[in-house]
Amino acid sequence: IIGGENSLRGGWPWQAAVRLRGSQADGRLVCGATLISSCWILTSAHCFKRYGNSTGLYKVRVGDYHSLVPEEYEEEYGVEKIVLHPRYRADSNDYDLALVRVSAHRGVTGHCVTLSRSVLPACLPMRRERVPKGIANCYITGWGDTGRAYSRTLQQASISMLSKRQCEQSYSDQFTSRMLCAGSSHDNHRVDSCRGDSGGPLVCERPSGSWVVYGVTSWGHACRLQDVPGVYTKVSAFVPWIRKIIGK
Ligand code: 4AZ
Repeated sequence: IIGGENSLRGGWPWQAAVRLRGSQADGRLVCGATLISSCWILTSAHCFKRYGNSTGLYKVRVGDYHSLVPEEYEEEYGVEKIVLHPRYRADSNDYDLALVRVSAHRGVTGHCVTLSRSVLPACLPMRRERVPKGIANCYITGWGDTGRAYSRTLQQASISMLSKRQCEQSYSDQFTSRMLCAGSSHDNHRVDSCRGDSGGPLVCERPSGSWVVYGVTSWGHACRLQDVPGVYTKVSAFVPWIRKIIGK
């Protein structure tokens, strides 16, 4: 996250991370992700481009704040299944969404991640729901590049939803109806997602106080170019597909 700040411990209880497992590079951050139920996390499909989508390569960490310090609510799980969106193609940024099922906890089916005050799923938007404009309280979060290096502590940044027109200006026909655009709320304070934040959440608070994952950090031309917004997968365009995979 560029232009963010340290989050509060437990402040974003749905924030998860996909990390490498194994003797080499164990624990290396692959991508951010969002817990959406006890057993499923939402992330971006391009997260699996580099190392492939075999489940044994990865683990999912939840309840984390400082990536190098073991913490009270932090837990790691194996990966049982990786489901890329069937229309995702590695040579495009469209349909950049994946669902990851974490391994069942102590063999109990239907129960995976232990939920707590610091580990809770975010709400899915309603099908085709529009992101609340103007008044919305929206944030991006992640351990990705801050402009100097990856962050050891979970970063947060308040971000503004931008119009479709602003995105088309920057990205023309690469910008599709499956994408959202977001950027800085102040001209003199750049805020953006960056390498390592991909797959993580863009959440906004509903007037009722619930937090909804409207976006999944996906792509952009760079992380700090003036007036070039970041692009997020529009979760509301995928609700039927998500429900079909995860159930309920
Ligand atoms: C990346 O490389 C990346 N500013 C993520 C987000 C953005 C750009 C690049 C958007 O993962």
